[in-house]
Amino acid sequence: MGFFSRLVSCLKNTKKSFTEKLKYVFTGNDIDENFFEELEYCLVSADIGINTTNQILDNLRDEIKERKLKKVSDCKELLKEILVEILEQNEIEEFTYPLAIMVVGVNGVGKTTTIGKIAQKFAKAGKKVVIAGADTFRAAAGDQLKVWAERSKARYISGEAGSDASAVVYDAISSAKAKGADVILIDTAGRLHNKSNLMEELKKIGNVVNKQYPEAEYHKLIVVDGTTGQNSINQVKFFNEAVDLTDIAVTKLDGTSKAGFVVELANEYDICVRYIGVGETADDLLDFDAKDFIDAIIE
Ligand SMILES: Nc1nc2c(ncn2[C@@H]2O[C@H](COP(=O)(O)OP(=O)(O)O)[C@@H](O)[C@H]2O)c(=O)[nH]1
Ligand SMILES: [Mg+2]
Repeated sequence: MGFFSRLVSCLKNTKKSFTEKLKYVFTGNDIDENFFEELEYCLVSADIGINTTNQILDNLRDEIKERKLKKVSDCKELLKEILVEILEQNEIEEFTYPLAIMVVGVNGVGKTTTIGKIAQKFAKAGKKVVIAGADTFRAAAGDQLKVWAERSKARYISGEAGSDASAVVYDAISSAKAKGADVILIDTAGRLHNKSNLMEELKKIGNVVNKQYPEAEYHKLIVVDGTTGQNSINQVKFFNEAVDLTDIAVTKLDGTSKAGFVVELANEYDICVRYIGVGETADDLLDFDAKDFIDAIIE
């Protein structure tokens, strides 16, 4: 299956719910207040937050005036343009090497799986990868990560369960330097005894990377679960305050009808959406593309 058809098939539930609602919005004839009201309802119920929705409507009103549009049917492509523009606000910059990516997020969102998929992407591109199993909180986390590491022939560095996460990162950096690796991927715990412990741990890892590996481009990527819609926005807010995020991966978009929240994420934060997860296997991680994304959810 081609890239775009995979995206379409993965986002089919979001598309279905969007399309059903938009059908009524775009069946009217003249552009009137009723049209804007229906569109507002449609965008909000597609999990685009109210602030972002209002902004979209304001932009739409301005453009309609500017382009002297009269018919509702002229507005659909314009709406898509506006959504793409929002999604393209935070440009996805190409990686430079050496590269360190710390992956954060709450439990169960798909951090470990996403690291496995990213490792595979880099391996395919001929990069040498080290994976640091710095989720030392859960004993089983390491086994899962090790399997992913073996699949992409990445070097895997871990610590005992309960050991210091930043010490694992220290070791991984030493190993990466010794072997001339291109990329370090750092898996972290999604939960500790309490939230402030977790944030302290993530900051400590950041300090180790900055100190021991200043030559590396350092990314802090949050993984959010696409099925939780608006909840993800709060998670991004929380982690961003602690570690100053640079990238977002949205997982489990296969099956959700709530993918609209990605538009709000892009609008509310200066953090690029870099990847989307569309399934559980190694190939199921796509590079995010704003135009394809919108084309896949709005006919
Ligand atoms: N359908 C689907 N499942 C996913 C995706 N990413 C992760 N998962 C599943 O989500 C579950 C939790 O993933 P895991 O990586 O262990 O989450 P972590 O606790 O954040 O490390 C696993 O069963 C994964 O297979 C995705 O993009 N799509
Ligand atoms: Mg994990």
